[in-house]
Amino acid sequence: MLYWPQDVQDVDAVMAHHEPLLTAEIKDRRLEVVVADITTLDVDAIVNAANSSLLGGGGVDGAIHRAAGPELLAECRKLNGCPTGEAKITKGYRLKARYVIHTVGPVWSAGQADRHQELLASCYRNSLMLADEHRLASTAFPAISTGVYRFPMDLAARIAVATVRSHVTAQETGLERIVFCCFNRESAVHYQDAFAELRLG
Ligand code: AR6
Repeated sequence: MLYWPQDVQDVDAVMAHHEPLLTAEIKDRRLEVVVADITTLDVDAIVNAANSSLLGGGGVDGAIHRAAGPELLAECRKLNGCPTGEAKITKGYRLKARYVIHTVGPVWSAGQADRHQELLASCYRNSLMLADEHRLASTAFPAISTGVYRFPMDLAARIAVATVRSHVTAQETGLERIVFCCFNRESAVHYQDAFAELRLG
């Protein structure tokens, strides 16, 4: 199902209510594209686009730490960081989400495109595996690496959607709802293209 707002007022309404712009079903699992601030989403876990220190930063990482409160940083300090492509889980503290899954995307460089695409896919795979290990039913991903880490948004959206689709198709996942959370409508267009290319929706 595709619902595409026609004017700015509609976009505001969609953001306020977190109505998905786009949904697809695979094996009774629901994939959604939402335009929202990820810290406001009511899901079991939100994924954080962190850096390898796991000690906070700007962008979505900063927003998650601000919304979760200082207890999140205190728990992150005990994790001894996280290598690129891997993921670690903490509680969500003051967030609606019960958990935060922290993953570290690659810093894009065109000279290492293949390696960086594989590392970005690993972020999604490892985050989904952690969600399953904790028997979570819903999770939301930001567009990992597409901010200060400069990963091209079109490519990142395709990797995100293809990796989630593979997980849902190949694994006995307990996840019933997986949200691709975009910060603006421009990035949502790339998820729309990725859904269309993979014949989802
Ligand atoms: N909700 C949803 N998406 C968001 C939000 C939000 N509140 N804020 C930003 N985005 P970035 P990266 C989108 O830079 O590229 C941090 O300093 C944003 O529009 O947050 O993986 C970390 O500590 C973009 O599409 O993460 C690392 O050092 C996407 O989230 C570094 O940045 C990712 O942008 C990680 O860089």
